[in-house]
Amino acid sequence: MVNYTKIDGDGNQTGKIYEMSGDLSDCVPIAVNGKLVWYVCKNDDITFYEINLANLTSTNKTEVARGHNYKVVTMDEKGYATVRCRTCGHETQRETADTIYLKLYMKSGNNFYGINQYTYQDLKPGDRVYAAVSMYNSTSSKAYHDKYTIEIDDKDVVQYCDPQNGESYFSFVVKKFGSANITVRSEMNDGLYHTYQFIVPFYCYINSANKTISSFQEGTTVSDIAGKYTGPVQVKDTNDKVLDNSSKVGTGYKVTEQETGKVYTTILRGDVNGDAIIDVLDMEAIQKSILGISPLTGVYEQASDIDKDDQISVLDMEAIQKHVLGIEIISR
Ligand SMILES: [Ca+2]
Ligand SMILES: [Ca+2]
Ligand SMILES: [Zn+2]
Repeated sequence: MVNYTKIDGDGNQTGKIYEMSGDLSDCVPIAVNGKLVWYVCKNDDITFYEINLANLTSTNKTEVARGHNYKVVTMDEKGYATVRCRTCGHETQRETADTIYLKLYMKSGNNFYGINQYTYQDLKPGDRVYAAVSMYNSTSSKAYHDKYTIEIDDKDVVQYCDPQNGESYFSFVVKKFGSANITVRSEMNDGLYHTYQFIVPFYCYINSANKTISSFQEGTTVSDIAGKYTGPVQVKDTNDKVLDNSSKVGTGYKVTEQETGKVYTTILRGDVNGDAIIDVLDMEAIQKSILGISPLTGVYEQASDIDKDDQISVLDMEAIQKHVLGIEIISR
């Protein structure tokens, strides 16, 4: 509660004592535009108070949440820091978070279970990984909810998604195999961050009975496939051209195990014309097959059944369209 009254030039009270709810601070009140104004800082909030000098019963109070935009200048080993406002330079000492941690979860039904790169080796394109950030002071165990940024060094592998359907978790969507570092960083303290190495292992299914290689993703290279064999392999495209290690593998390519001479044929679901790219040409190839103009057979027929319902239909064309638009990546 603040009490105030009018005094004359000699410091004598000349009127009644008024009161208003609020606080005083070190800030000396000043007269501006016929109003007496001061502010009080508490935590990150600033409250401005004003009294109308022409009518002392008329007061006003304005709260500005997070009035200061603090940045850690120095911090001791217990997380006690000197912080300085980026905007006004105001400095104060306070405990801050000294630990930040990105936690990842998979969802099974309605249950979330925590994962990390050591316990979970089966991430695949199309998977959604839920995430939460925890920040706390390791001495006091007090939790902090400061702002943070998220950096991903390879957005081809994993992409950030805002929380969906009112969920409190944000998420990452796996786009392709590979490795990406996800870093969460406190906005208040550049030096406070956690980097999570996000590994999506390369996967393909080698069927030694049918001599096919399938369940790999668009963008898979000759060296990715070769890495699954113990001995040397040679890979040829649909024109019988021998490919180098960095070439991409599509449907209908021949992988020859050089020691045994066994030949495997590749199936990239969605790549119906065998050019190693999933695009509108593949939709057209499916359409022509549905219309009976140019029926798909063998591995090309297998590559066209995106939804795995054992028939080639307009649904498979739609699945390719979603893949092309990035709405839903064709996975295994
Ligand atoms: Ca294609
Ligand atoms: Ca189908
Ligand atoms: Zn400030």
